[in-house]
Amino acid sequence: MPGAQPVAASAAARFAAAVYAGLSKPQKELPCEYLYDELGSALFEAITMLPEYGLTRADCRAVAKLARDISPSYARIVELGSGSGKKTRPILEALRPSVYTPIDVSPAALARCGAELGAYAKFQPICARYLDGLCQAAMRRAPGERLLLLFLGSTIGNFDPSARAEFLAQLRGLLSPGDALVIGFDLIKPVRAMLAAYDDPTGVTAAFNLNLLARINRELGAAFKLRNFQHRARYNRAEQRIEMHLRSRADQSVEIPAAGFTCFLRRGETIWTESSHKFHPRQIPKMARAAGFVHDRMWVDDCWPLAESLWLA
Ligand code: AVI
Repeated sequence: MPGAQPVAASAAARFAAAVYAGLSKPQKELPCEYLYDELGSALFEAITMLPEYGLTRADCRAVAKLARDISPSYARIVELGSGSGKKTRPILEALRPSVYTPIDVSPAALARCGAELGAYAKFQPICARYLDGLCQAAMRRAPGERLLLLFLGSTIGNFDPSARAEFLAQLRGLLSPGDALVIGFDLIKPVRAMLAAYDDPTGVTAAFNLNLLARINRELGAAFKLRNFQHRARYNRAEQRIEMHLRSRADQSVEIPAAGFTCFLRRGETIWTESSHKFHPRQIPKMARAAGFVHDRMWVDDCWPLAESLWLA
């Protein structure tokens, strides 16, 4: 297939560059988007079933509620990060759009989503990063056709505050008056519950986190010994976020051939792999305004504090 190799090669080069940049910082870090290779995505699916991780179940309940309330005037529904597509079904059933466009970098996720949702509307998936995909989806619409953009499940919480503000303003820039965004925010809850959600006793979240090092071994030829690392989740109250880290159990050095780099870690030193920000409900309308949206309303789950909110462009 012409072009396939350069794309694969450049993805590997981008991954190697990100690993080199992140592990060269004083506080070592790795971008959380790399948690989601095939195994990582399967482990994330397993996380969503954990009794301690109420976020996805709360999201499904909030989405079912909002599906009953939103006006069915959007001909085109576009979703950022489709995942398996399961929680989107009530929205498609209620709003009956003509076109549904999930955007995801994973062809496998888009295929799963097609199997789940392909029957509810014309299925037009886009395999791309969020903003590129939204730009393509917005260009495909007919004049006057209103677009409803979905960004469910508090994935926005995985952005740091400045990237979040910039991203939300960019979304607004790609939408037109009459369009709307449904966006999910996991809310602040007792610290014990938040920590349990990211450090479950079954060890599924630990496996999800450690798989990032395993992925570097597989794809970049590195020799991380996974047993030399420990999964850590901590709540940073000032920044309102759960941080996931991988803590080195020993002084060690690890060669990463494809990044042309050897990583030195001291015992107790950590690699920061993900932030998951939590929000106060009062922060949500402020974020909407700052990004150029009008906050319309929100649906909060009764059991697990999480809000899905509707922002008008
Ligand atoms: C995808 N995202 C909203 C999840 C979260 O809760 O931040 C990712 C996750 N990381 C560990 N558990 C779940």
